[in-house]
Amino acid sequence: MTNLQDAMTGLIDVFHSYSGKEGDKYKLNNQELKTLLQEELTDFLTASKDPMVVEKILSDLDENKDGEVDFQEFVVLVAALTVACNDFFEDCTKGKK
Ligand SMILES: [Ca+2]
Ligand SMILES: [Ca+2]
Repeated sequence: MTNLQDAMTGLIDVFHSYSGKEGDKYKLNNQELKTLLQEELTDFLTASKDPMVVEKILSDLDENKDGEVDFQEFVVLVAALTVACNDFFEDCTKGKK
């Protein structure tokens, strides 16, 4: 596996390990999204002092307005965060695997 394929598979794995917890297996509801953000994007969530951040992220991401985040919508978040990381936190991927 190449690094990029590894990253893509990892992204899919992470999404499904959270989306499968409750309700629709292929979508993240509010609680699943919150757990994913808390466990996988801890630094990002800590950096944001806004207690409503999860609700805001959910409503921003939920393009088709079904109240849940599907994989396509999730990828938009990851892509946006990756760009932000690259721009502002050059060392944010150091020490993480
Ligand atoms: Ca679900
Ligand atoms: Ca949606």
